[in-house]
Amino acid sequence: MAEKEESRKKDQANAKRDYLERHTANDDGEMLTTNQGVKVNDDHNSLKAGERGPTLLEDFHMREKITHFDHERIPERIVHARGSAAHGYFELKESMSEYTSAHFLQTPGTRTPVFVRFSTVAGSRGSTDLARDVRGFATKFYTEEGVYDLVGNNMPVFFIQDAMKFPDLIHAVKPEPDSEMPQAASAHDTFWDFVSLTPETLHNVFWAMSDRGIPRSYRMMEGFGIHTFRLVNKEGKSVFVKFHWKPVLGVHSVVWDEAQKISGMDPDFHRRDLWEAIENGNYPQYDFGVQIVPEEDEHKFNFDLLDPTKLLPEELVPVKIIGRMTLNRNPDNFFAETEQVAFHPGHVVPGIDFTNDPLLQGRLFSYTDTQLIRLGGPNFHEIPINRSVSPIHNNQRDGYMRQTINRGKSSYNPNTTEGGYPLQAKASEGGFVSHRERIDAHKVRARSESFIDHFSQPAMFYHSQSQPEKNHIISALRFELGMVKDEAIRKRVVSLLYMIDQSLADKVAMGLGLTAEAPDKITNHNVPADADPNDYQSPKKNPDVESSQALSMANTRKDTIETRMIAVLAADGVDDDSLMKMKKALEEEGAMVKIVAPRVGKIKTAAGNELMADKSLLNAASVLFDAVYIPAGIKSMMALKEEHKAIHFLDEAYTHCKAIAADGDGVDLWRESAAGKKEAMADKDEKTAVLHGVLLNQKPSEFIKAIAQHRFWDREKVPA
Ligand code: HDE
Repeated sequence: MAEKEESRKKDQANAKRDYLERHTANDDGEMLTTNQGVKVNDDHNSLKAGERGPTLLEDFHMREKITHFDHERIPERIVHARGSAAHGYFELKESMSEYTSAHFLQTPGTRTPVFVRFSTVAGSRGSTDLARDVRGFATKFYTEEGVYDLVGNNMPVFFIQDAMKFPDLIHAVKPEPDSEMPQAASAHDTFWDFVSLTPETLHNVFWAMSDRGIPRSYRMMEGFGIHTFRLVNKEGKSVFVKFHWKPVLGVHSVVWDEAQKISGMDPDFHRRDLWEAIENGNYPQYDFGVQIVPEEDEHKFNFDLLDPTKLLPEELVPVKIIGRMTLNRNPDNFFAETEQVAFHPGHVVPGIDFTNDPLLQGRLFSYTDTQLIRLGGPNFHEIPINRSVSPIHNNQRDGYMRQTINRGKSSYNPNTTEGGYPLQAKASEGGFVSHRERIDAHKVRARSESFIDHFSQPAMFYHSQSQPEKNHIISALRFELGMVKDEAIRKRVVSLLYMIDQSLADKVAMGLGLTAEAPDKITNHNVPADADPNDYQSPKKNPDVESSQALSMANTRKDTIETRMIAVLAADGVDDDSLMKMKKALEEEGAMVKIVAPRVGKIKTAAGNELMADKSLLNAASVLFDAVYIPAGIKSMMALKEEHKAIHFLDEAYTHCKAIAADGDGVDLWRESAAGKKEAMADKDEKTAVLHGVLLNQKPSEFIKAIAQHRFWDREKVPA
């Protein structure tokens, strides 16, 4: 632990130094000053004509202070407004020189500073972290050749195929325009209306309705670049590439009932989790992977590599891990860094290039445009968090909030006044040269025929899920469509589900009091006015693979409890040995143990020792923890028995399928809960309880194994 603490401190010190080198440090003087540097004598009282008189307009300090305050807010992001971020570094493990000339991907061991922002999509800046939604996963690499942004999501596909549809999609999912409801939720008419008329959304809809839409932590979710990009090597040879982030702790989620309750107990759940993990030295880590497709294989698959609603199954092209990212420092200031960071898929460095994915092409326009309104002008690249570590020399000048003081006469090219400087760079000198892709085509507004199969990949995704995951998708669809008021919309969605999987459609329909039927025809509305929609029916092709292991979270890592939050229910009289032995064992495995007692402050153990309770039953709930332990101690158990919230804690942990352990008298408290009684009636003896994730009088090692399983789905009520 001491070593870990030491290395954490060192990492943080290094990170801070790097940061200060990269950014202009604030000169922290001791005295309060105005923005003009005048020392302030009184920051509490405005200047008045007499103690009880009117305030004077002359009070420059008050006017400056209030004016600045009045202008503190900037427009929030139109999408991904709610987010949290961290600094860190990316370390290359395997050289990619065969495929790309990008400097930061050449030499194993190269460390590149990064800033990563995670987000939800639909909600406002102050909305809950636990909304059912896609999560943004945007990484800014400060490379020596300039800034490279990988602006991805936690799902490998997107809702639409063409940028032209993005405003429609976002208008549909945002709160409805008349009532501004609901906040941060897709469960309403306009979203599902759009889905029902836009079958290309279905694949991403399935991901969002799966447990991926409610991650346990930003530290436990994958990231995907989604689009196919290009890597280009020194010889100018290009390959296609898909980018992946794989969390070292595995991919885990919460359950929907839990998500809704967390939103009440702690709307900052993911933000807090990320912040605290980094403060505690538990640095989030993600492996960086690539799927590489040679140019000659472009048309080898049953889907189009340029279609962002399709994923490339790992069975066809494995993900090659080439490096690891570590997030080791929290921002110093949320606004200056997390809010003002400006990502852009068009920020690429030599060796990384675009494809003609029509969604990506549209994004290349949108991100600069949005920063102009959000950050107020064209100089947002000068905000410290956005600055490149490589120097910037060009003839751009002026504009709102210009920081750079350019010297000399020349602001044009070619020039002689500055000897022709700054010069263009040859490719061999690191100049960016776009890949020489040959294009010979008609100028048209159209969708490629190769994009028009909207069913086989959602089917592949669904069929790849474990039974509990399938059940969760059915319940999520029932929940969401149950919030839709217009029955015609519900029916249209169910008929689309029918095209993906009939038994799924039947189950969803049953929950909505409908009967699932195949649609008369799948009319694609995204066609030009002059086209015949019948020409655009969505055929269901054969998927390249029926099911893919990597798509199910059941196959993720389940051998660690590192950073998991474990609640210990205790009160005065708790047995010292029973508590401390378990606490020590859990902490040795890297878990975080919190004592939850009837009140905060000290509790007295059976042996007369004093312990600090971390939380009271009033400000903690089982939804904020991964598992719960009840130590022995008759007095503690008797006191907790009187607490309705302690009993509820256990019942809820059970409903959410979490590992529960009890020792000695603690077992009696467990038996007080409805779940404990049910288990006793079902005659679950202490051995079978282990399989069930309820560990009564078992060794700490058994509890540790159980927590690592994440959840015990066999306890869950299956949708009829
Ligand atoms: Fe974005 N997206 N997006 N997006 N996006 C923005 O840019 C946009 C898309 C993604 O933490 C905005 O700076 C269009 C796909 C993330 O700051 C905006 C289209 C993917 C973030 C924008 C897409 C993303 C954004 C809003 C369709 C995954 C948050 C604020 C053509 C690969 C970045 C901003 C952060 C943010 C436009 C589609 C990911 C308006 C037009 C696909 C992670 O420019």
